Amino acid sequence: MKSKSCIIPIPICLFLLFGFSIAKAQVLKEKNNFVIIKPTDKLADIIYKAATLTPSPRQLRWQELELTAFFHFGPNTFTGNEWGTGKEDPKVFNPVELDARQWVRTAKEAGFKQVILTAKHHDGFCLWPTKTTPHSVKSSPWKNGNGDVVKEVAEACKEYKMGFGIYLSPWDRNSALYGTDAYNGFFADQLTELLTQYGRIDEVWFDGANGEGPNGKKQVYDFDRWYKLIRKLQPTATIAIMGPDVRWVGTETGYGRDTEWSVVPANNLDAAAITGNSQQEVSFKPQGDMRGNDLGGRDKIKNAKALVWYPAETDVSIRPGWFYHPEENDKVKSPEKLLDIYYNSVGKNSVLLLNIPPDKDGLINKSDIESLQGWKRLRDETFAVNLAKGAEVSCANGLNLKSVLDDDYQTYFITKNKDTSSVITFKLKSPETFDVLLLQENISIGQRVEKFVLEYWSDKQWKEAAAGTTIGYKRLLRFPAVTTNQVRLKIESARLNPTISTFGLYKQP
Ligand code: FUL
Repeated sequence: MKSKSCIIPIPICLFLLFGFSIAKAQVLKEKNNFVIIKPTDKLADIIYKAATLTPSPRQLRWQELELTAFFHFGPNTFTGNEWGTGKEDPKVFNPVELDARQWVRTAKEAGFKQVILTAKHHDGFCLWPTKTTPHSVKSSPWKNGNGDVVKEVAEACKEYKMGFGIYLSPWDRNSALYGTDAYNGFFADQLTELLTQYGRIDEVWFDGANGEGPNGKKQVYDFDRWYKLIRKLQPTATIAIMGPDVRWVGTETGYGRDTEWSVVPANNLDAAAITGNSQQEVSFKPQGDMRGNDLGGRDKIKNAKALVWYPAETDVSIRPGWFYHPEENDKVKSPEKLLDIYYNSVGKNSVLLLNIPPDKDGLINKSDIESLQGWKRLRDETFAVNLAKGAEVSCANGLNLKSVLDDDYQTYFITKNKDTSSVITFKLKSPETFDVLLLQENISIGQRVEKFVLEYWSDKQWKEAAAGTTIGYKRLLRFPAVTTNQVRLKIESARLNPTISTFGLYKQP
């Protein structure tokens, strides 16, 4: 679709003035991840607003991680439970061979960039020697009560240059304060300890589980207070799930949605909070349907009161449960299953958070390690060579064509004028056989592509190899192998000038 209008938006004017050859990702501003829709805005204005929202710097850093690992560890590891009651004797916790370096090394070798530790799960047992409760490692026989799992994992992350995040369960089945106002302060104290004693924290992961305290009352969580505290103490940390930066993909299967928009409606607006933070930063958790097939399409945003950059995280466990249970050693997901999950999470504009629970000894079990290694091998073999490399790229209405093959995410193709569709043709150096397409938009410009098709030249005609809707940070599509020396990517529709940072063709082993 081409527009005849000669009014060119300012960002495009700047590009035209300074040249696309140096088109680099713009410096991200916090305030650009949220926008209010005015009652007078027409659909075109809403689409434009959606197309120009960008992630905050912390959201972009998080998205680029692609692979993050969860370590669920605590009394449940020893009792065989998934949800402890809070009445567990701290004496059950004794991981005699605990080696956090082994956990982090295992994750790193499998390609993960960040890990998240369950500092406290629903049973309330703290993996660090907190001052807030005796229900912690301090009361356990492990290292005679002198151990600190949070510290060991944090230090291993520093050593291996990995991101480090914490899971702190708001639901606490041990605390006598749970169900009263005082619990919110108790929780803030726990957060303060975690956010001040272990160096940089990259992610804080809140789950939504909520129960009743000993007084029979349901706890009302003061999330706003906790968000403010996190922003103050660790301003670069993303707050996930029950938080403003990262949303739950809506399932724990590991399979995200085909159409995954990172810009979604934010309709639960608190007028006072918005006046206070006006356009500064999202400081509330946008709510709404997390399970639909498409959360951010035109249909979904046309009646929105506001829009927010709120990307999806796909969490899933390598085992049937979140905690280690020896009887599940033969139920660890296979390399092939993990690969399928990879294509359906990272390959669908989401970050994968894969849980790898350490065992009773305090080590990642060998069955999990073998699976992770096999999975890594499969990914390496597939993505070792981009078969489009060195191709001659042409496009009638595009700029900066070579950047799609330059291995630099920051540089990107963009259409000229106000074109929202385009065809990019790749003449390969020689015929190649491939069955995987990799695409990346430059999300620091926004997420724009709504529909695309990959075609290949065969028997003197163009044939369809694969088609999709959204791309976002990364889109991977598998299809029956084709052999050709020419392909073209047709961007059939976009919200504004589409960008492509990366184009890749691969062959699965
Ligand atoms: C859930 C919890 O109830 C599970 O135990 C696990 O921690 C998962 C990641 O979140 O809501």
